[in-house]
Amino acid sequence: MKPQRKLMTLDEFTIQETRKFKQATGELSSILRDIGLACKMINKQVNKAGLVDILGKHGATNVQGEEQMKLDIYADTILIDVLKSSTDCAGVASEENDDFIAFDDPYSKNSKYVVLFDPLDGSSNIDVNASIGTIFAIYKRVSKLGEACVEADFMQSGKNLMASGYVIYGSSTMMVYATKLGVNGFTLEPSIGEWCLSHPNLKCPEDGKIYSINQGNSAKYDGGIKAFMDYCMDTNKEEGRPYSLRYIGSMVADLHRTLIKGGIFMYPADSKSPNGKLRLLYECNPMSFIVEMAGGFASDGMQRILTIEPNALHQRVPIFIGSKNMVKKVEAYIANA
Ligand code: AHM
Ligand code: MG
Repeated sequence: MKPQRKLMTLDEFTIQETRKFKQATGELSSILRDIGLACKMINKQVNKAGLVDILGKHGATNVQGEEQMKLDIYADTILIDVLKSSTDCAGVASEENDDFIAFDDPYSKNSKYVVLFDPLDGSSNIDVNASIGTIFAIYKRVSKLGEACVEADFMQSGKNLMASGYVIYGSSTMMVYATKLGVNGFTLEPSIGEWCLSHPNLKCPEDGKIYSINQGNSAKYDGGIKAFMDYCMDTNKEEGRPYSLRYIGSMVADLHRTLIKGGIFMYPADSKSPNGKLRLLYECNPMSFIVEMAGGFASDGMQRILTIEPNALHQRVPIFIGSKNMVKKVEAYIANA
């Protein structure tokens, strides 16, 4: 009897996508496979995070006398190692490192792509067992093939993204991956160790009833943002009820909910942080690409995040992202303040 198989793995899915393009070489799929492998390894360590009292605290020495690595450093090291061994990645830049890393071997120098990542975003949530994530962005390099990659390869505006995604280490582990063809979610099936298509063709609802912001900072926000927050809390608006406030403090978790249920996630500038907190290249661009490819919108309050020309690897920008109509509304409040 032929086994009935309904599962489609990430590899199978990307191969099917590649077949839609005559010129496609499969290099992008191969990078994605490498990122998927690294994230499975990170997932294994994240799952053990609650056992630190038994296995030894990160940064301390365990019973075998080995130093325990902090999880965000572990995640960074694994991603760099795996992508370095890949034949399709010319170099990486990470939120954890001051500078980019150009891989200095003949295969890498002939690779078309560079990868940027935040290896473990929201890592302060590890202590309370809340969801955290890995965010990644893939660009085609602008420098010459055959030579080591250069800073300009990483300093591209988000509209040049070839693909981006995140992995959420939550009640299940999921990878959400976007290309210009669309956004798809894959859940890790632990028994076979494969990412399996579980959320095909994700769409961010145009409207939402949830706002997500660190409201404790509101005394430091500009008038337009305060006015928008008042609107969210107003009981007399068209919907006849205030919106719900949901804020985990882990961008991947807050945005995953926003993508699926609709709503808006905001990390504005404030009087102490004139550019906000989140990084353009490692957090805002990849997330904006995913949300826009799913039909949502992302803005810094005045312009599309994806059109910002970066001026530094670790540049920070304010961000308003999620359901298109809600983001447009906050932009209008900011413009009219
Ligand atoms: P990190 O990259 O140091 O983990 O910081 C980013 C995180 C985001 O996941 C989250 O949205 C934000 O910081 C929360 O910041 P705050 O605690 O100021 O609200
Ligand atoms: Mg981060």
